[in-house]
Amino acid sequence: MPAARKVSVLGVPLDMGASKLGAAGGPDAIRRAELIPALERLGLDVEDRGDVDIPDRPSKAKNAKLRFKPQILEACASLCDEVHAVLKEGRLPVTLGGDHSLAMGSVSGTSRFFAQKKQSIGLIWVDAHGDMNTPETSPSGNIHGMPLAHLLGLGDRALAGIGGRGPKVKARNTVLVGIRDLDASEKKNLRESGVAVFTMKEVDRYGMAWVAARAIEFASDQTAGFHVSFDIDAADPSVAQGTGTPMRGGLTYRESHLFMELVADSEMLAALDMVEINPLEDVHNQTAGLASELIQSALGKRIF
Ligand SMILES: [Mn+2]
Repeated sequence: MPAARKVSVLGVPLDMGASKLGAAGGPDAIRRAELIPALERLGLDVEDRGDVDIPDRPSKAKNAKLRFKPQILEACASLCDEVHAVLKEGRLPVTLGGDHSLAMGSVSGTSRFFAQKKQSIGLIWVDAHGDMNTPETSPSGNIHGMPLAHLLGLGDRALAGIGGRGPKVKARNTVLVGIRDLDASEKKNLRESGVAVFTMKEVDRYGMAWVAARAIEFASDQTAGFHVSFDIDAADPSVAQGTGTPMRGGLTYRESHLFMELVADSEMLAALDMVEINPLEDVHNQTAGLASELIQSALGKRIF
């Protein structure tokens, strides 16, 4: 898939998937970090499609194993349709979050678009966490800890069925990067699924250039392109403290950028999520600023 010169930005002001409030303000914080003009300066044709409709937050979650499932399901179904429509117009969807549960919608939209052309996609999940719990294994019932499991066809049938039944991506084309915090049951789910996991140990040992090259290779193998779902908590809290579940020992500023620069060089990027930016936890909007910068790198901004 050639590098798209046309980009559509979608906001998903959702935080019902997380335990902390505030990620709903992420899309506007990233916009305020001058994302749109910065992308235009790269010579891209940029459209801001505004925000996807999010149902009102009930005062209390009804289902403790799947908190706010009806609302998240509805938001993800709308996002799936939007991402699909953007791809159909020959544009690259950039989804701003919002908590990571939204990826059940965005990745499903990318998957459906290519499935209709009898093609499959790869998925690179950049995150401190595995997001691989199912409703049965989740300690919290927060759906932002479960999106990858549902995209691989596990867990709740309705959430796994957004945009169509079955897994949205093959395990052999799914790669996790930046991982450093997994629940015991997530480890089991990840091992049984067969996805590739590059933890911080591999980043430390082999370097981000090597890890990114392997990730891109797996995600591109016999696919039409890949979706990158970047949780800002993959980056170290010293450069990205404005997020709900910070975890030390993360990607440096340059490792985060290098990953995105190598994604851009691959010319295989089909869609991008930038999620879990929480302005209530941020200082001087700097995490939203990093998110904006990383999107620019993924879409072709070069140092030289
Ligand atoms: Mn995540």
